[in-house]
Parts: sequence; structure tokens; C-alpha cells
Amino acid sequence: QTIVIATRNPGKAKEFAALFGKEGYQTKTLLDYPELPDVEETGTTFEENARLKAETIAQILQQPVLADDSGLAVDALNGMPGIFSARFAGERKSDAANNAKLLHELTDVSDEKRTAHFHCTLVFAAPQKESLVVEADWNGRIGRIPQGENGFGYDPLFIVPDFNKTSAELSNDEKNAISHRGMAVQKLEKVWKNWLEDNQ
Ligand code: ITT
Ligand code: NA
Repeated sequence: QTIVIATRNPGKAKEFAALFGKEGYQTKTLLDYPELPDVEETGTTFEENARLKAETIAQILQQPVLADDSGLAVDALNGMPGIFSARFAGERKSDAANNAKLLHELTDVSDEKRTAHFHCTLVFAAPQKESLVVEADWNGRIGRIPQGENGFGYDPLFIVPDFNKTSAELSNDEKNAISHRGMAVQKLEKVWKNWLEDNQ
């Protein structure tokens, strides 16, 4: 059984491969389908953008497709970068550039006020069906220097309370067991079998 995930983010692709691999599924991503178009994320919410990605690719492939729209919401920045997390420092900028911009914006923000959470919305779409939507958050705070080499995106700056380490210092398994994406996948696995079988 193969799950197609409408992402071109290699960090997400690796996490989904591990999360679904544990359940005995293979995964494919848009990195395996270079001919498919980039879906423009014109939505104003995580759900809208996840729907755009999942539903567009499900229509083209005529099969079920999962998409992830996620991001980091920083309280001292009124929830920014949020849905703009991938492009915080500009289109096609590196994770390092996004992290540098985040640190810059938080220069004068004290330790107690550096709270933040990662958010993940997953949308599972299939032709002729109402999409399935699940979401989860992961609370933490933003450090002052990038630390750790694992993960991707803002992981080197996201300090996980119970570990007192950044999520880039956690092993892949440790991160997947508690992250926004790991929790959203757990929620999805509780409901998707019924949804796939239900010919509404
Ligand atoms: P796709 O749309 O192709 O899936 P993307 O990276 O553009 O890839 P999003 O629009 O959902 O995906 O943006 C998510 C961004 O949020 C991502 O690029 C990171 O900057 C950040 N992010 C999400 N989950 C993260 C995680 O687990 N660790 C670190 N950063 C994360
Ligand atoms: Na994106």
C-alpha cells in the first residue's frame, strides 16, 4: 500500500516515510512526480492551503492524496510566520535565512515571552469525496542560537520543553513521537480507514 503525499519538502517527506512506514505503508511524494505542477498556496489558512495541495493533486492523479500545511506561530509576533513560515525571509530562501530573520525579529524579546507552537493541518483528498481534515499543535519556545543538525526548517530554534533541547537535537523517532506532524498522523490513522471505505 502506497500513500501519495503532495509535498516537495524533503524534511516532511522523510518524516512521513518514517511515520507511515511504522504502520506498514510506503510513501511517495511530489519529489517522485517531477512532472506535476507546483500548487500555488493562495489560501489564508493552513486548512485552505492543505486542501489546495491535496485536492488539486488528487484530481490530477485520480487517486487519494494527502497534503500537509504547517508552520511556526510565535506569540510575540502575533502568530507570525504562521502560514508564511516557508517563505518568511522571501520566496525560495533557505531554512537558515528564515531562522536568521526569526532571531532578528525576536532580538529584544525576553526568554519568558519567546513561546511558540508548531501547527500541522493534514488534508486527505480523494476524487468525488469530501476531504478529511485533522490538525495538531506542538508547544515550545524559540531559542537564541540555532542548535542541532536533525530535522528541517525552524527545528534548530524550537526548544522542546520536556527535553530542554531543540527539535533539531531530538532523534527522528523522538521528534515523530511528539511533534505536531506525528500527532496529526496519529489522529489521521484513527479515522482514515472508515473514510476511505465510505463511498459517500
Ligand atoms: P510543501 O508545500 O511542498 O509541503 P513547504 O515547505 O512549502 O512544502 P508549507 O507551506 O506547509 O510547506 O510550509 C511549512 C514550513 O513550516 C516549512 O517550510 C518550515 O519552515 C516550517 N515547518 C513546518 N513543520 C516543521 C517542522 O516539523 N520543523 C521545522 N519547521 C517546520
Ligand atoms: Na508550500
